[in-house]
Amino acid sequence: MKNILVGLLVLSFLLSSCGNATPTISKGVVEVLAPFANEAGAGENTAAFMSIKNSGAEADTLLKASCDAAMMVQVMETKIENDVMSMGEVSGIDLPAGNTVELKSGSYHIMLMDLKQELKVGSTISITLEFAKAGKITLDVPVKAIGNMP
Ligand SMILES: [Cu+2]
Repeated sequence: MKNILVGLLVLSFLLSSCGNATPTISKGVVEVLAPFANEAGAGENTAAFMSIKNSGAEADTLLKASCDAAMMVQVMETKIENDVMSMGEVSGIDLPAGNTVELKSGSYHIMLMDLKQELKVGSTISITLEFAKAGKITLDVPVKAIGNMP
């Protein structure tokens, strides 16, 4: 009985400290997790995927991306309407406060068009993301075998 009581006290302490999270500003609170790009040949198009975590107290927006390995880079979303899959450039990806947004197959992705070089499995490319509040974040993105189509 005593142990259960102690356990409950610890639990309630943990829960209350959780609710008193200190407020944070958006700058520096954006985290990019597990980025990768699909392998492709020079002149081809491919896509990069990742998860973007906004642990801040304010929403942020991914505005655009750039990559020296491609002639053109767009932030895109794949949609399926009437059984037809299409993708188009989006003006930004909303990153709600305290949420993680996944760039994944059949959804948001970074489109790398007209590659200047072959993207070989095991190599790394540099992609810079530009956020409305967090500013620019440059990532080393590993190239992987195609497993996730845009
Ligand atoms: Cu695309």
